[in-house]
Amino acid sequence: IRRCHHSVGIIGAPFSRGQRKDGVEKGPDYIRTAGLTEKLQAQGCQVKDYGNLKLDDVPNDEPFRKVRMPKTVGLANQHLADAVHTVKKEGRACVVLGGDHSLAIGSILGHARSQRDLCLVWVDAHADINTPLTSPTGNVHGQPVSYLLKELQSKIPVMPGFSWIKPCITAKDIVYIGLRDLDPEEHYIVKNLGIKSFSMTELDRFGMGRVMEETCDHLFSKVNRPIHLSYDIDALDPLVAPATGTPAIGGLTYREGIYVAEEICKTGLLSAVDLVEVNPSRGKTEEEVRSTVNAAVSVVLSCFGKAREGSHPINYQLPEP
Ligand code: EXY
Ligand code: MN
Ligand code: MN
Ligand code: MN
Repeated sequence: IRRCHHSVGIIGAPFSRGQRKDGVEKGPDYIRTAGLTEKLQAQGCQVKDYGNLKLDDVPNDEPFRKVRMPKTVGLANQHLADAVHTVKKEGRACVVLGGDHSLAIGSILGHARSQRDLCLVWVDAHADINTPLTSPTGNVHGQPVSYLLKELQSKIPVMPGFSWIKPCITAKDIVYIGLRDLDPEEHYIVKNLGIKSFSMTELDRFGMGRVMEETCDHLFSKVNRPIHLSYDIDALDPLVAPATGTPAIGGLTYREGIYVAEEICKTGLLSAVDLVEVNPSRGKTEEEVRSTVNAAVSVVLSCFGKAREGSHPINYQLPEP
């Protein structure tokens, strides 16, 4: 047993234009105010906070077909990709605090610039794999995976703001955990491409212990590779994390949500984490906001060495009388 040795870089991405609800841009500051950096340091991590990105609206950003604010979403993700790339070049595990889940586009593309062989664990109530042409809402936070997948490239139209995006992952590199609210078109894509998916049904059948074993078997059957963990707080049950834009009943318990992070940490392969969709404005009470933000902080702490069994310094010695 040893103390965590992780070097962590934090990027705040106060961005909400991948969906329609105000407030999700406040996620990064709420998560920081809850003491993320101090708590990571207290468990032995080296932390550098890179601050918040400045992500502005692009003027005259007309919808492309149904897709809302394509130039603004595209540009924000370009900035984020650069920031993530910088954190990775400096040798740190990268934590992106969102913001809505459209940010996974830039986070994963920036990560892939330095880690070509990365794999993706997507923890979410939703698959976020609509193409711009299947999206029922036009919200990009329901589409990020479609832009990243090589297999879907021929289904993605040329869009303003998105021309810099080149898909960087294949279907076999992804595992979904916690799914329970998919559009029919998304379900078709997940099944048709054979993406490994542990919906709440599989979770009920196998339990989270086996789900995480099979997740690792699937991703590391040949070689170990860096993990990108994209963690949507709405994966957790709304009883635990109510302050989010698209809550879905019947989600992960707090314990299951933490267990995912603990197991990912234990692989020693975690290279980047997104913690997204915390929306303080969606809490009906202070307590709902607190519980959601605290859950987000706990997930990140568990990603970087916090263990419920406890821990102690490697060279600890009991006091002599
Ligand atoms: N599937 C719906 C859509 O595409 O608009 C809802 C997506 C919600 C996405 C949340 C962030 O995970
Ligand atoms: Mn560790
Ligand atoms: Mn999501
Ligand atoms: Mn979601």
